[in-house]
Amino acid sequence: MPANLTPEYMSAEQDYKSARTHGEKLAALERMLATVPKHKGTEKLQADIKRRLSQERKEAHKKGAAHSTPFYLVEKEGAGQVALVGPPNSGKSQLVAALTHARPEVGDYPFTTRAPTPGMMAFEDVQIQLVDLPPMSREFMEPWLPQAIRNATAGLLVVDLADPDVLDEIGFIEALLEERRLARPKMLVANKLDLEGAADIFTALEELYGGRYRALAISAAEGLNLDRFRREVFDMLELVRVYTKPPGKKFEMTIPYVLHRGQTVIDAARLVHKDFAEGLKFARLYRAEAGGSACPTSGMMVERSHVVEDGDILELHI
Ligand SMILES: Nc1nc2c(ncn2[C@@H]2O[C@H](COP(=O)(O)OP(=O)(O)O)[C@@H](O)[C@H]2O)c(=O)[nH]1
Ligand SMILES: [Mg+2]
Repeated sequence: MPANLTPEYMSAEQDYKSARTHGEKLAALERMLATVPKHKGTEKLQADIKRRLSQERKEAHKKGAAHSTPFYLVEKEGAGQVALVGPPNSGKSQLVAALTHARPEVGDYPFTTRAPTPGMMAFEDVQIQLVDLPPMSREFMEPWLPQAIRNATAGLLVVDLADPDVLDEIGFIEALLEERRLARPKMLVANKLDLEGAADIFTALEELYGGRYRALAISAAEGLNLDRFRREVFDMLELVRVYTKPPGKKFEMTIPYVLHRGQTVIDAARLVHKDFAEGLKFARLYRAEAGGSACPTSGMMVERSHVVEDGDILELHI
């Protein structure tokens, strides 16, 4: 960094570093360009500012000037984004609080949650993003809610087993989702299993809706069935985990590559490195088994088009 930068420039650069929106970044970069001393020693710096400026202008143009991503669209992180849909007070916020490090407000009055709150839930060695959302209700619904739901990979319908109107609530939400042409949630999560009579209500719900949804009764507050919840969400997203090992070396557990059901050896190779995908000759497939014993098919040679399964270990030969 050349030593003769002015305080005006330094302050503009500080603003740039703390800028959050495209508009703020653009303004700071323009000030940086205006105040940077123009001499040979700053040529690289000037070029860098100009490059960032032109990139920022392009971004701003793409999104429509002065518009940044709306607050209700949560940036996807992890293996999938799961939106929690449901009536007021069903325990959506409690569930996110129980399973992630996020701390959305939990309350026994209806509209505690006003903005989306994401949190990362671990299932074994994968991270799945849960997004706590405001409720869907007849009284009031945030106008942006449908878009937030659409933005997610999948939705969960969270209902309250102790709510005497639970059937009515499900019916209302299903109708609303259909009217808005939103995908139906993939799973019905019946919360408050800890309360008296809740298990019987769940049996009735399962009879009614079991064909339409995978259904699971939980207690977010008491931590009942939460491990099953993690697995069910993973299964619902139709994800598979693939591990790799270098040829001739012992397998060591690493962070998995996460693929979708139906994807193949070549798709896995592409995630590892694009050169692996291009140059891949074949792969050997190993499977981790409980107790560490080798599976009979261990080391089997598989083709590029072989469909991978959860837990597969691939040795990629290029
Ligand atoms: N008994 C019981 N109460 C719960 C459970 N989960 C949430 N609650 C309560 O239900 C109310 C609503 O919870 P909240 O998470 O704010 O619901 P949300 O509106 O769906 O986000 C709060 O008073 C919670 O303490 C549960 O598993 N069992
Ligand atoms: Mg809430």
